[in-house]
Amino acid sequence: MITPLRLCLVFLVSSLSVWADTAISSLLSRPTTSLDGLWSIVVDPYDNGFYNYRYTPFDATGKLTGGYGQDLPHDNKSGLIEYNFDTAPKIQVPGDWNSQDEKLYLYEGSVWYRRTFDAPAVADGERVFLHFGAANYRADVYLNGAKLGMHIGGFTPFDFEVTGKLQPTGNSLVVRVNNNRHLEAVPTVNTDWWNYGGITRSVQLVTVPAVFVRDYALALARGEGDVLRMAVDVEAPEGGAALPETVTVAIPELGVRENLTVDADGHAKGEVTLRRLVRWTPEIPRLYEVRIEAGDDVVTERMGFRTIETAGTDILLNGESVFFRGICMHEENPFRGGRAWSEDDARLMLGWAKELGCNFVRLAHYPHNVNMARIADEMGLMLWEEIPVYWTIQWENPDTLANARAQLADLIVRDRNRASVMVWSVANETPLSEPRMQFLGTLVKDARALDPTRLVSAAMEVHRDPEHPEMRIVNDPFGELTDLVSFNQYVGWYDGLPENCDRVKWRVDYQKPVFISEWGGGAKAGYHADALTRWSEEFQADIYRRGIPMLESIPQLRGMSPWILVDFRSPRRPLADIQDGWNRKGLISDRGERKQAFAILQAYYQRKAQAEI
Ligand code: GCB
Repeated sequence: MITPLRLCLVFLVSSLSVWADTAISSLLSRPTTSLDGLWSIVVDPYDNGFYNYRYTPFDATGKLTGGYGQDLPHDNKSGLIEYNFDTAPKIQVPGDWNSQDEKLYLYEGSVWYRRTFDAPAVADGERVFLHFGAANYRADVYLNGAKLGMHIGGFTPFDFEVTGKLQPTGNSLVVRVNNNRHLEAVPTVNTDWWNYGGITRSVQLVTVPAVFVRDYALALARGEGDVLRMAVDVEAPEGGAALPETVTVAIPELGVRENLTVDADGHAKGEVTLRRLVRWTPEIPRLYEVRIEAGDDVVTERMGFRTIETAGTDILLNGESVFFRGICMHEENPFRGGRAWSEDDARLMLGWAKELGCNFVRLAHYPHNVNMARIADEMGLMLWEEIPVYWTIQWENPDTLANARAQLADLIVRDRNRASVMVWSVANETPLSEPRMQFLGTLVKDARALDPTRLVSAAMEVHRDPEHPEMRIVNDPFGELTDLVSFNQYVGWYDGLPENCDRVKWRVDYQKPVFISEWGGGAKAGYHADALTRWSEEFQADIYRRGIPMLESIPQLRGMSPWILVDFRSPRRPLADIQDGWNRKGLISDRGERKQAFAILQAYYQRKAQAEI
């Protein structure tokens, strides 16, 4: 069933064939049966399990005619089957393959995963969904020898309904994950981060009643006292049980229990004034238990409520001017290696940001796992979330646009009930052109339509005036469309030596809040030399020492997120004995050592925080 809240999403994804359903946001707050753990794998560099010897996909006719997705049994001693999941090696899900097997460290291609499981107990009429947190980059999913569908995009969730498709015991779930890079993909072939492949986030079975809450969005209205706007979507099976007449939104601690009328499409909305609300702030990250009830279905979540908006050159959190004391991070736990996915990973990374004195984190350059925003809600950190429209995308390719729109929609639907999320970012360092304006303009419109309560931005670039070599100019026309004027700049690293910070002058052509979405430089932890020796901690510290006053000279400055909290793996960083495959711009090394620059930024953030009190 298509309801108004969902309509737009269905429209967005429908231009790509055989897509998995856009993930059901409410699944994340329900009890689940975990399919995490050890899965068998077959590494398949020639995609033997997907194509026949004429290179025609085994599923070309819609029916699976061969390949590893069938997971055939080895029950005939004369049989010829050239794969066997039962005897194959195993790796951990969630988890990328690169960090689990040395042979797969540099591997880009297909890996087939399989696990078997027994069906959860299901009452009459209940429905079951198979939910993937993410798989990078393309996942083709097969259940009991039949194809369920596929999903493109390495960082967003997806589900398949499997009601009626499960056997009581011994179900075979096979997933081909392919992480080849493609020019038309999002991201495209060229990035400064590791292309970790695999089922990188949790896999779950979720059981819901026949009629269930599919999605909801609860947010305070801007500038109208504590008015909570509520929208709930209920889904009933086609030709099956009827929709309920009302849904209930309850916030027991605030004495709220509102019945909303469900229309013929399953859509319910309303508003209520919250009395005695303690608004969410980074200092007091107050969360409330929210219950949404529809017929037999109950979803429970912890949520915070606050407003975020801009006025002139200010960012207003709950109506008060705020400075984003931020830091960028990739989704990597350097201690365990590879993609981060767990609550513990989130606590480690966000804990370091707290220690640095941050109230804000930029989750670069793609949607991080669902735990990040949940833990940030609890810990009191504001977030910037982003999709991997990075560097030079195929601006004129309609499939590329549809792909980016789907990733943005999936991210927003997943995280729009998280108080911590303040900014949706639609791109990073994209080159100026009219097709790029059209492309990004569409994404901005989508973001505002799906979530009118947050800020929209993108990490833009700085331009130079050849007549005035010391001038750095921010005049990207895309800045007309964004709430924050955000840009990356590397004066002192790519742009001259650190002392260049003392000379550079800034011209920002917008009277909007300015956010420096990246700046910084690299250092190898423990390498000490004078401040002119590149890669020394002193060189990096000098950039921070001189960079802070330079940026403070921009009158509209309302925040920053230097690049980056922790060193991270990158295939673009081969310099032996210094980089060794790591981007070294972290303030913390891959072994957890704080570099000198850490203390400089920390002291600045302490001063900023005190000035706000
Ligand atoms: C950038 C990119 C970021 C890179 C960084 C660097 O401007 O946005 O993804 O990793 O510079 O270290 O060069």
